[in-house]
Amino acid sequence: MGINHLFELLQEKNFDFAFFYNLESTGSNPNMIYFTGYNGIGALIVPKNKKPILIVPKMEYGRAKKGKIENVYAMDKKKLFDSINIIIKKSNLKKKTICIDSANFNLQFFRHFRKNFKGTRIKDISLDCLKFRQVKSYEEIQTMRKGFNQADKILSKAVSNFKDFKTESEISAFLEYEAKKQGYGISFPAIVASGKNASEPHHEPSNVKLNGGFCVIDFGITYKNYCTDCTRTVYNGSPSISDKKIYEKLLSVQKSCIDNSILGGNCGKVYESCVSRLGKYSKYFTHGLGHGVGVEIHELPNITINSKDKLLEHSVFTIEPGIYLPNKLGIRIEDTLVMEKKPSFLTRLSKDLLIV
Ligand SMILES: [Mn+2]
Repeated sequence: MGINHLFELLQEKNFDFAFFYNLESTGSNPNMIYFTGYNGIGALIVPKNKKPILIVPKMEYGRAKKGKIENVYAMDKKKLFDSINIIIKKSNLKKKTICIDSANFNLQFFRHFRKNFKGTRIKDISLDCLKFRQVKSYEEIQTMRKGFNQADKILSKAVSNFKDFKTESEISAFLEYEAKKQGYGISFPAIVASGKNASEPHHEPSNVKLNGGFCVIDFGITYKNYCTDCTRTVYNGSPSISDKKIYEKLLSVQKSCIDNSILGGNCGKVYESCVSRLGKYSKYFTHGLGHGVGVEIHELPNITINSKDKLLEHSVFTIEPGIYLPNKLGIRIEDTLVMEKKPSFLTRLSKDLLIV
């Protein structure tokens, strides 16, 4: 698991080493986090037949040493490539073919890279890396279960305190504050969308009075570098019979999509089954049905129209159908599941319509 996939690939294809980097102090490189357990500035070199090397600024040495990589070097030169070149020479690494991850490689950096590795063949392994990360190890699933437990508790606390909140932004701030207070990050800014605002799936919470009607709350934390993702829709006020009906409709569709998510199944087919179950509401369902979750909030598989991705054993994915009636209402119900013999729930909050 993990970095061993990468060694296999390098050996099988006879590539000399794989190269990853992150230079943004506020950003991160998901593959570097995945392979090293270290989230920060630095470069990672994974040679075909030698131990991986992590090069970090002096100030990050202590933090980097706590990760999974034994060979950590503190940069002794001001320029990253000066240090990299010294280490490559010292380690006797060939550089005939170098693998890079184009999804986390910017053009400016690529120009420096090219200058430093003239005459080298470059192979993009970004898709390979996404595929490695799609199938989780036992340890990753254990970590994710803990993360989802914590996130469930926070979301449930926000829902039970709903009456104390006056605005959408107050609820999103509460969710994020609780996550921070407990030492977690957030996997994306919490979405709270009340009344007609919920008809935009990615509404940005505002500090105006909460609207009555459906209120969509989409929230996730990061726990030990792994994301969580869950959406619940509550009702603020007293729902009409047609409100209840539309909610029940979406809930039954969501449950049937989970039943249709079978081991080895085709993701495009699961999406299609959702659209056909939604019937007349399908034109009000404007996004993908689900996505993989891991170090990144959106990873493989893609559960969208025409997706050829498969629901592999030990993949973690969301099922999140929604109905969005323009300028009127929005409802989304999202669970995250791990594929065992059948899908097993990571999110455990009740999905019965909660009237707050
Ligand atoms: Mn999601």
